[in-house]
Amino acid sequence: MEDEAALRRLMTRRYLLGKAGAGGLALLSAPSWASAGWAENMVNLAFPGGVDERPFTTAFPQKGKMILQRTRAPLLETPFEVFDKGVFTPNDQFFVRWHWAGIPNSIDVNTFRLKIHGHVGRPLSLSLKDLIHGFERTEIAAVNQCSGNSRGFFQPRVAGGEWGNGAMGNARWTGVRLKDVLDKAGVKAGALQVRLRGLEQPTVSDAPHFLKSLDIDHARDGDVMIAYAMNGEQMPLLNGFPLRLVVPGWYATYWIKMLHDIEVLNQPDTNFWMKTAYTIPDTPHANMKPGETGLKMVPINRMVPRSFVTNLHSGASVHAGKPNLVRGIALGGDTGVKKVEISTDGGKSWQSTRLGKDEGKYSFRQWHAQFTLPTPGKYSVMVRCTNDHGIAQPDTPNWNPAGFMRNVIESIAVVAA
Ligand SMILES: Nc1nc2c(c(=O)[nH]1)N[C@H]1C(S)=C(S)[C@@H](COP(=O)(O)O)O[C@H]1N2
Ligand SMILES: [Mo]
Repeated sequence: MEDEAALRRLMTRRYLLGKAGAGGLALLSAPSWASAGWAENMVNLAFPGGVDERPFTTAFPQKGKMILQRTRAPLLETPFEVFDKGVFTPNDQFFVRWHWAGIPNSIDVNTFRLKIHGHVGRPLSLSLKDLIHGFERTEIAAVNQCSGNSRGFFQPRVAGGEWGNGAMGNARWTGVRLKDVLDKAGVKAGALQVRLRGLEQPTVSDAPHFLKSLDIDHARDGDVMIAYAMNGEQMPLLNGFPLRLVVPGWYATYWIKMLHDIEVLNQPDTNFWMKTAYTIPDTPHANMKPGETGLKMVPINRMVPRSFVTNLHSGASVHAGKPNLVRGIALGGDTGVKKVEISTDGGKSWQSTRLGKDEGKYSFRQWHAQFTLPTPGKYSVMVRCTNDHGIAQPDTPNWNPAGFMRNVIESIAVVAA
Protein backbone atom coordinates (compact mmCIF):
# COMPACT_ATOMS: atom_id res chain seq x y z
CA MET A 1 0.00 0.00 0.00
CA GLU A 2 3.00 2.31 -0.51
CA ASP A 3 1.85 3.44 -3.91
CA GLU A 4 -0.61 6.33 -4.00
CA ALA A 5 -1.92 5.31 -7.42
CA ALA A 6 -2.67 1.80 -6.22
CA LEU A 7 -4.55 3.29 -3.33
CA ARG A 8 -6.63 5.48 -5.61
CA ARG A 9 -7.55 2.47 -7.74
CA LEU A 10 -9.21 0.97 -4.70
CA MET A 11 -11.82 3.65 -4.76
CA THR A 12 -12.11 5.27 -8.16
CA ARG A 13 -14.50 2.95 -9.89
CA ARG A 14 -18.15 2.61 -9.24
CA TYR A 15 -18.61 -0.47 -7.21
CA LEU A 16 -21.32 -2.63 -8.64
CA LEU A 17 -22.15 -6.24 -8.06
CA GLY A 18 -25.32 -6.20 -10.10
CA LYS A 19 -27.18 -9.51 -10.23
CA ALA A 20 -24.39 -11.29 -8.41
CA GLY A 21 -24.84 -8.88 -5.54
CA ALA A 22 -25.96 -9.57 -2.03
CA GLY A 23 -29.63 -9.32 -3.07
CA GLY A 24 -29.23 -12.24 -5.45
CA LEU A 25 -27.60 -14.51 -2.91
CA ALA A 26 -30.59 -16.66 -2.14
CA LEU A 27 -30.89 -17.60 -5.80
CA LEU A 28 -27.22 -18.20 -6.33
CA SER A 29 -26.32 -20.28 -3.37
CA ALA A 30 -28.93 -23.04 -3.56
CA PRO A 31 -27.85 -24.94 -6.70
CA SER A 32 -24.17 -25.20 -5.81
CA TRP A 33 -24.76 -27.57 -2.95
CA ALA A 34 -28.28 -28.86 -3.43
CA SER A 35 -27.15 -30.94 -6.40
CA ALA A 36 -24.86 -33.95 -6.85
CA GLY A 37 -21.70 -34.68 -4.90
CA TRP A 38 -23.30 -33.90 -1.58
CA ALA A 39 -20.76 -35.66 0.60
CA GLU A 40 -17.65 -34.00 -0.80
CA ASN A 41 -19.42 -30.67 -0.63
CA MET A 42 -19.99 -31.07 3.06
CA VAL A 43 -17.78 -30.36 6.03
CA ASN A 44 -18.12 -32.01 9.42
CA LEU A 45 -17.45 -29.48 12.15
CA ALA A 46 -17.43 -32.22 14.82
CA PHE A 47 -19.60 -30.45 17.37
CA PRO A 48 -20.35 -32.48 20.48
CA GLY A 49 -23.68 -34.23 19.82
CA GLY A 50 -25.54 -32.09 17.35
CA VAL A 51 -26.04 -30.94 13.77
CA ASP A 52 -22.52 -30.45 12.57
CA GLU A 53 -22.57 -31.06 8.83
CA ARG A 54 -22.56 -28.02 6.61
CA PRO A 55 -22.31 -27.42 2.88
CA PHE A 56 -19.52 -25.57 1.18
CA THR A 57 -20.46 -22.75 -1.14
CA THR A 58 -18.65 -20.77 -3.81
CA ALA A 59 -21.77 -18.78 -4.74
CA PHE A 60 -21.13 -15.52 -2.93
CA PRO A 61 -19.69 -12.50 -4.73
CA GLN A 62 -15.96 -11.96 -4.23
CA LYS A 63 -15.79 -15.07 -2.08
CA GLY A 64 -14.06 -18.38 -2.72
CA LYS A 65 -14.91 -21.65 -1.03
CA MET A 66 -16.72 -20.97 2.24
CA ILE A 67 -18.76 -22.99 4.71
CA LEU A 68 -22.40 -21.96 4.39
CA GLN A 69 -24.23 -21.46 7.63
CA ARG A 70 -26.99 -19.12 6.45
CA THR A 71 -27.77 -17.47 3.13
CA ARG A 72 -29.84 -14.43 4.21
CA ALA A 73 -28.38 -12.52 5.95
CA PRO A 74 -25.12 -14.27 5.04
CA LEU A 75 -23.14 -16.25 7.59
CA LEU A 76 -20.08 -17.76 5.91
CA GLU A 77 -17.32 -19.53 7.79
CA THR A 78 -13.68 -19.84 6.76
CA PRO A 79 -12.69 -23.49 6.11
CA PHE A 80 -10.13 -24.18 8.82
CA GLU A 81 -7.36 -25.36 6.49
CA VAL A 82 -7.09 -21.77 5.21
CA PHE A 83 -5.44 -20.81 8.51
CA ASP A 84 -2.58 -23.21 7.78
CA LYS A 85 -1.62 -21.35 4.60
CA GLY A 86 -0.43 -18.07 6.05
CA VAL A 87 -0.67 -15.62 8.89
CA PHE A 88 -3.11 -13.41 6.96
CA THR A 89 -6.53 -14.67 5.91
CA PRO A 90 -7.20 -14.07 2.21
CA ASN A 91 -10.04 -11.64 1.51
CA ASP A 92 -11.93 -14.15 -0.59
CA GLN A 93 -12.03 -16.64 2.27
CA PHE A 94 -12.46 -14.21 5.14
CA PHE A 95 -15.58 -15.09 7.15
CA VAL A 96 -18.80 -13.10 6.72
CA ARG A 97 -21.43 -12.24 9.27
CA TRP A 98 -24.42 -9.91 8.86
CA HIS A 99 -27.42 -9.45 11.13
CA TRP A 100 -29.81 -7.98 8.54
CA ALA A 101 -30.22 -8.94 4.91
CA GLY A 102 -30.92 -5.44 3.57
CA ILE A 103 -27.34 -5.10 2.32
CA PRO A 104 -26.79 -2.73 -0.64
CA ASN A 105 -25.76 -4.44 -3.86
CA SER A 106 -23.73 -1.52 -5.05
CA ILE A 107 -22.02 1.49 -3.58
CA ASP A 108 -21.42 4.62 -5.64
CA VAL A 109 -17.98 5.68 -4.49
CA ASN A 110 -18.51 9.22 -5.79
CA THR A 111 -21.66 10.00 -3.85
CA PHE A 112 -20.86 7.96 -0.72
CA ARG A 113 -20.47 10.14 2.38
CA LEU A 114 -19.32 9.39 5.92
CA LYS A 115 -21.19 11.62 8.37
CA ILE A 116 -19.82 12.65 11.74
CA HIS A 117 -22.38 14.45 13.88
CA GLY A 118 -23.94 14.69 17.33
CA HIS A 119 -21.97 16.16 20.22
CA VAL A 120 -19.33 17.83 18.03
CA GLY A 121 -18.41 21.41 17.18
CA ARG A 122 -18.18 20.89 13.41
CA PRO A 123 -20.35 18.15 11.88
CA LEU A 124 -18.61 16.59 8.87
CA SER A 125 -19.74 14.90 5.70
CA LEU A 126 -16.67 13.28 4.14
CA SER A 127 -16.34 11.76 0.69
CA LEU A 128 -14.02 8.81 0.23
CA LYS A 129 -11.50 11.17 -1.36
CA ASP A 130 -11.72 13.53 1.63
CA LEU A 131 -11.05 10.63 3.93
CA ILE A 132 -8.18 9.09 1.95
CA HIS A 133 -6.40 12.37 1.21
CA GLY A 134 -7.36 14.49 4.21
CA PHE A 135 -6.01 12.28 6.99
CA GLU A 136 -2.81 10.46 7.78
CA ARG A 137 -2.82 6.88 6.54
CA THR A 138 -2.30 4.13 9.09
CA GLU A 139 -1.93 0.36 8.89
CA ILE A 140 -2.50 -2.34 11.45
CA ALA A 141 -2.60 -6.14 11.39
CA ALA A 142 -5.50 -7.30 13.51
CA VAL A 143 -7.68 -10.33 14.11
CA ASN A 144 -11.41 -9.91 13.56
CA GLN A 145 -13.19 -12.58 15.60
CA CYS A 146 -16.93 -13.00 16.09
CA SER A 147 -18.06 -13.05 19.72
CA GLY A 148 -19.72 -16.37 18.93
CA ASN A 149 -16.76 -17.99 17.19
CA SER A 150 -16.70 -21.72 18.17
CA ARG A 151 -20.24 -21.49 19.62
CA GLY A 152 -21.04 -24.94 18.21
CA PHE A 153 -18.70 -26.49 20.80
CA PHE A 154 -20.62 -25.14 23.80
CA GLN A 155 -22.02 -27.80 26.12
CA PRO A 156 -24.84 -27.65 27.01
CA ARG A 157 -25.65 -26.38 23.56
CA VAL A 158 -26.83 -22.80 23.20
CA ALA A 159 -29.02 -20.91 20.73
CA GLY A 160 -27.40 -18.82 18.00
CA GLY A 161 -25.26 -19.31 14.91
CA GLU A 162 -23.36 -22.55 15.36
CA TRP A 163 -19.93 -21.57 14.20
CA GLY A 164 -16.97 -23.90 14.20
CA ASN A 165 -13.60 -22.22 14.78
CA GLY A 166 -13.61 -20.32 11.49
CA ALA A 167 -15.55 -17.17 12.44
CA MET A 168 -12.28 -15.29 12.70
CA GLY A 169 -9.66 -13.92 10.36
CA ASN A 170 -6.51 -11.84 10.36
CA ALA A 171 -5.88 -8.99 7.91
CA ARG A 172 -3.66 -6.00 7.41
CA TRP A 173 -6.05 -3.07 7.51
CA THR A 174 -5.30 0.30 5.89
CA GLY A 175 -7.19 3.45 6.71
CA VAL A 176 -7.30 6.46 8.98
CA ARG A 177 -7.46 6.79 12.73
CA LEU A 178 -10.94 7.33 14.15
CA LYS A 179 -9.25 9.76 16.55
CA ASP A 180 -8.11 12.01 13.71
CA VAL A 181 -11.59 12.15 12.21
CA LEU A 182 -13.16 12.89 15.61
CA ASP A 183 -10.56 15.60 16.29
CA LYS A 184 -11.44 17.26 13.01
CA ALA A 185 -15.11 17.28 13.98
CA GLY A 186 -14.18 18.72 17.38
CA VAL A 187 -15.69 16.49 20.06
CA LYS A 188 -17.38 18.67 22.71
CA ALA A 189 -16.80 18.35 26.43
CA GLY A 190 -19.20 15.88 27.98
CA ALA A 191 -19.06 13.39 25.09
CA LEU A 192 -19.44 9.84 26.40
CA GLN A 193 -19.70 7.44 23.50
CA VAL A 194 -19.38 7.20 19.74
CA ARG A 195 -22.17 5.33 17.95
CA LEU A 196 -21.50 3.63 14.62
CA ARG A 197 -23.93 2.68 11.89
CA GLY A 198 -23.61 0.76 8.63
CA LEU A 199 -25.56 1.14 5.39
CA GLU A 200 -27.65 -2.03 5.61
CA GLN A 201 -31.29 -2.06 6.64
CA PRO A 202 -33.29 -4.50 8.74
CA THR A 203 -35.63 -6.61 6.60
CA VAL A 204 -38.27 -6.90 9.32
CA SER A 205 -40.29 -3.75 10.05
CA ASP A 206 -39.65 -2.16 13.44
CA ALA A 207 -36.55 -4.32 13.94
CA PRO A 208 -33.67 -2.45 15.55
CA HIS A 209 -31.02 -1.20 13.13
CA PHE A 210 -27.61 -2.70 13.99
CA LEU A 211 -25.79 0.00 16.00
CA LYS A 212 -22.74 -0.31 18.21
CA SER A 213 -20.96 2.20 20.43
CA LEU A 214 -17.49 2.63 21.87
CA ASP A 215 -16.59 4.78 24.87
CA ILE A 216 -15.13 8.09 23.77
CA ASP A 217 -11.65 7.37 25.20
CA HIS A 218 -11.53 4.03 23.41
CA ALA A 219 -12.66 5.65 20.16
CA ARG A 220 -9.81 8.14 20.55
CA ASP A 221 -7.07 5.68 21.56
CA GLY A 222 -5.30 5.96 18.20
CA ASP A 223 -5.60 2.22 17.41
CA VAL A 224 -9.28 2.21 16.45
CA MET A 225 -9.41 2.96 12.74
CA ILE A 226 -11.68 3.44 9.77
CA ALA A 227 -10.31 1.02 7.19
CA TYR A 228 -10.66 1.39 3.43
CA ALA A 229 -8.45 -1.51 2.40
CA MET A 230 -7.89 -5.06 3.56
CA ASN A 231 -4.68 -6.98 2.86
CA GLY A 232 -3.69 -4.25 0.41
CA GLU A 233 -6.82 -4.73 -1.69
CA GLN A 234 -10.30 -3.38 -1.97
CA MET A 235 -12.47 -4.74 0.81
CA PRO A 236 -15.03 -7.29 -0.39
CA LEU A 237 -18.54 -5.86 -0.25
CA LEU A 238 -19.57 -8.50 2.26
CA ASN A 239 -16.68 -7.50 4.55
CA GLY A 240 -17.79 -3.89 4.59
CA PHE A 241 -16.87 -1.99 1.42
CA PRO A 242 -16.15 0.91 1.26
CA LEU A 243 -15.36 1.61 4.95
CA ARG A 244 -15.33 -0.47 8.08
CA LEU A 245 -14.36 0.18 11.64
CA VAL A 246 -11.39 -1.82 12.97
CA VAL A 247 -11.27 -2.16 16.75
CA PRO A 248 -8.00 -4.00 17.43
CA GLY A 249 -8.17 -6.49 20.28
CA TRP A 250 -11.96 -6.29 20.62
CA TYR A 251 -14.61 -8.69 19.36
CA ALA A 252 -15.90 -8.17 15.83
CA THR A 253 -19.35 -6.98 16.85
CA TYR A 254 -17.87 -3.46 17.15
CA TRP A 255 -16.17 -3.59 13.74
CA ILE A 256 -19.05 -1.90 11.90
CA LYS A 257 -19.08 -2.61 8.16
CA MET A 258 -20.22 -0.22 5.41
CA LEU A 259 -19.70 2.44 8.05
CA HIS A 260 -21.42 5.66 7.00
CA ASP A 261 -22.58 7.36 10.18
CA ILE A 262 -20.67 8.28 13.34
CA GLU A 263 -22.67 9.94 16.09
CA VAL A 264 -20.99 11.37 19.18
CA LEU A 265 -23.28 10.85 22.18
CA ASN A 266 -23.35 12.75 25.46
CA GLN A 267 -25.26 9.94 27.14
CA PRO A 268 -24.74 6.18 27.26
CA ASP A 269 -26.05 4.24 24.28
CA THR A 270 -28.91 2.05 25.49
CA ASN A 271 -29.93 0.69 22.08
CA PHE A 272 -30.82 -3.02 21.90
CA TRP A 273 -27.43 -4.07 20.46
CA MET A 274 -25.54 -2.50 23.36
CA LYS A 275 -27.88 -3.03 26.29
CA THR A 276 -29.45 -6.40 25.58
CA ALA A 277 -27.61 -8.23 22.82
CA TYR A 278 -23.88 -8.90 23.01
CA THR A 279 -23.69 -8.79 26.78
CA ILE A 280 -21.69 -11.22 28.90
CA PRO A 281 -21.69 -12.06 32.60
CA ASP A 282 -19.14 -9.88 34.36
CA THR A 283 -17.20 -12.92 35.63
CA PRO A 284 -13.77 -14.39 34.81
CA HIS A 285 -13.90 -15.76 31.21
CA ALA A 286 -17.55 -14.63 31.05
CA ASN A 287 -18.22 -17.99 32.66
CA MET A 288 -21.38 -19.02 34.46
CA LYS A 289 -23.46 -22.10 35.20
CA PRO A 290 -26.47 -23.00 33.07
CA GLY A 291 -29.55 -21.57 34.80
CA GLU A 292 -27.58 -19.25 37.07
CA THR A 293 -29.36 -15.90 37.52
CA GLY A 294 -28.74 -12.48 39.03
CA LEU A 295 -25.34 -11.95 37.43
CA LYS A 296 -24.30 -8.48 36.35
CA MET A 297 -24.17 -8.30 32.56
CA VAL A 298 -21.77 -6.03 30.65
CA PRO A 299 -21.18 -5.39 26.94
CA ILE A 300 -18.72 -7.89 25.45
CA ASN A 301 -15.32 -6.26 24.99
CA ARG A 302 -11.71 -7.46 24.80
CA MET A 303 -10.64 -10.74 23.25
CA VAL A 304 -8.74 -13.41 25.14
CA PRO A 305 -5.80 -15.59 24.04
CA ARG A 306 -6.46 -18.60 21.82
CA SER A 307 -4.34 -21.01 19.82
CA PHE A 308 -5.04 -23.72 17.28
CA VAL A 309 -3.25 -26.52 15.47
CA THR A 310 -3.67 -25.97 11.73
CA ASN A 311 -1.63 -28.71 9.99
CA LEU A 312 -3.23 -31.74 11.65
CA HIS A 313 -6.94 -32.45 11.75
CA SER A 314 -8.72 -34.46 14.36
CA GLY A 315 -8.02 -38.16 13.86
CA ALA A 316 -4.83 -37.58 11.83
CA SER A 317 -2.21 -40.34 11.67
CA VAL A 318 1.27 -39.45 12.88
CA HIS A 319 4.54 -41.30 13.41
CA ALA A 320 5.39 -43.19 16.57
CA GLY A 321 8.99 -43.04 17.76
CA LYS A 322 10.11 -40.21 15.51
CA PRO A 323 9.48 -36.48 15.34
CA ASN A 324 6.24 -35.04 13.93
CA LEU A 325 5.83 -31.45 12.84
CA VAL A 326 2.97 -29.48 14.35
CA ARG A 327 2.14 -25.89 13.54
CA GLY A 328 -0.64 -23.45 13.97
CA ILE A 329 -1.77 -19.96 14.84
CA ALA A 330 -2.34 -18.07 18.04
CA LEU A 331 -3.79 -14.75 19.05
CA GLY A 332 -3.07 -12.91 22.27
CA GLY A 333 -6.48 -11.23 22.38
CA ASP A 334 -6.05 -7.58 23.32
CA THR A 335 -2.25 -7.89 23.52
CA GLY A 336 0.56 -9.88 21.92
CA VAL A 337 1.38 -13.58 22.10
CA LYS A 338 4.08 -14.29 24.67
CA LYS A 339 4.35 -18.02 24.20
CA VAL A 340 2.61 -21.03 22.75
CA GLU A 341 3.18 -24.47 24.26
CA ILE A 342 2.05 -27.97 23.36
CA SER A 343 1.42 -31.05 25.42
CA THR A 344 1.00 -34.67 24.31
CA ASP A 345 0.59 -36.18 27.79
CA GLY A 346 -2.74 -34.67 28.76
CA GLY A 347 -1.27 -31.44 30.10
CA LYS A 348 1.19 -32.97 32.59
CA SER A 349 4.15 -31.48 30.78
CA TRP A 350 4.36 -28.64 28.29
CA GLN A 351 6.88 -28.07 25.54
CA SER A 352 7.63 -24.67 24.06
CA THR A 353 7.12 -23.89 20.38
CA ARG A 354 8.89 -21.46 18.06
CA LEU A 355 6.95 -18.35 17.22
CA GLY A 356 6.80 -16.98 13.68
CA LYS A 357 7.30 -13.38 12.61
CA ASP A 358 5.71 -10.76 14.83
CA GLU A 359 3.21 -8.81 12.71
CA GLY A 360 2.06 -6.71 15.65
CA LYS A 361 0.29 -7.47 18.89
CA TYR A 362 -3.21 -7.68 17.42
CA SER A 363 -2.26 -10.10 14.62
CA PHE A 364 -2.30 -13.87 14.47
CA ARG A 365 1.12 -15.31 15.33
CA GLN A 366 2.23 -18.51 13.68
CA TRP A 367 4.04 -21.15 15.72
CA HIS A 368 5.59 -24.55 15.11
CA ALA A 369 7.22 -27.40 17.02
CA GLN A 370 8.14 -31.06 16.79
CA PHE A 371 6.79 -33.75 19.04
CA THR A 372 7.71 -37.40 19.40
CA LEU A 373 5.26 -39.98 20.67
CA PRO A 374 7.00 -42.95 22.34
CA THR A 375 4.76 -45.82 21.21
CA PRO A 376 1.89 -46.45 18.78
CA GLY A 377 -1.53 -45.50 20.12
CA LYS A 378 -4.00 -42.71 20.54
CA TYR A 379 -2.89 -39.32 21.82
CA SER A 380 -4.14 -35.81 21.95
CA VAL A 381 -2.10 -32.78 21.03
CA MET A 382 -2.98 -29.86 23.26
CA VAL A 383 -2.03 -26.26 22.54
CA ARG A 384 -1.96 -23.32 24.94
CA CYS A 385 -1.22 -19.66 24.34
CA THR A 386 -0.09 -17.23 27.03
CA ASN A 387 -0.39 -13.55 26.15
CA ASP A 388 1.79 -10.59 27.09
CA HIS A 389 -0.45 -9.91 30.10
CA GLY A 390 0.39 -13.41 31.37
CA ILE A 391 -3.11 -14.73 30.67
CA ALA A 392 -3.36 -18.28 29.31
CA GLN A 393 -6.15 -20.38 27.85
CA PRO A 394 -7.90 -22.22 30.71
CA ASP A 395 -8.08 -26.00 31.24
CA THR A 396 -11.85 -26.11 31.28
CA PRO A 397 -14.17 -24.41 28.79
CA ASN A 398 -16.25 -21.41 29.79
CA TRP A 399 -20.02 -21.38 29.31
CA ASN A 400 -22.68 -18.70 28.96
CA PRO A 401 -26.11 -18.85 27.32
CA ALA A 402 -25.13 -16.67 24.34
CA GLY A 403 -22.14 -18.86 23.48
CA PHE A 404 -19.71 -15.96 23.56
CA MET A 405 -15.95 -15.89 24.11
CA ARG A 406 -15.32 -19.61 23.82
CA ASN A 407 -12.02 -20.21 25.57
CA VAL A 408 -10.23 -23.40 26.53
CA ILE A 409 -6.97 -25.17 25.74
CA GLU A 410 -7.67 -26.73 22.34
CA SER A 411 -6.77 -30.33 21.73
CA ILE A 412 -6.90 -32.63 18.75
CA ALA A 413 -6.85 -36.42 18.68
CA VAL A 414 -4.09 -38.14 16.71
CA VAL A 415 -3.18 -41.77 16.12
CA ALA A 416 0.50 -42.71 16.23
CA ALA A 417 1.61 -45.74 14.19
N1 LIG B 1 -22.86 -2.99 9.38
C1 LIG B 1 -22.63 -4.14 10.06
N2 LIG B 1 -21.43 -4.32 10.60
C2 LIG B 1 -21.16 -5.44 11.29
C3 LIG B 1 -22.16 -6.44 11.49
C4 LIG B 1 -23.44 -6.22 10.90
O1 LIG B 1 -24.37 -7.03 11.01
N3 LIG B 1 -23.63 -5.04 10.20
N4 LIG B 1 -21.87 -7.56 12.23
C5 LIG B 1 -20.73 -7.50 13.14
C6 LIG B 1 -20.33 -8.82 13.61
S1 LIG B 1 -21.25 -9.49 14.87
C7 LIG B 1 -19.24 -9.48 13.11
S2 LIG B 1 -18.78 -10.99 13.69
C8 LIG B 1 -18.39 -8.85 12.08
C9 LIG B 1 -18.08 -9.79 10.94
O2 LIG B 1 -17.16 -9.20 10.06
P1 LIG B 1 -16.87 -9.83 8.64
O3 LIG B 1 -18.19 -10.17 8.02
O4 LIG B 1 -16.08 -8.87 7.86
O5 LIG B 1 -16.05 -11.08 8.90
O6 LIG B 1 -18.98 -7.68 11.53
C10 LIG B 1 -19.54 -6.82 12.49
N5 LIG B 1 -19.93 -5.62 11.82
MO1 LIG C 1 -20.21 -11.51 15.51
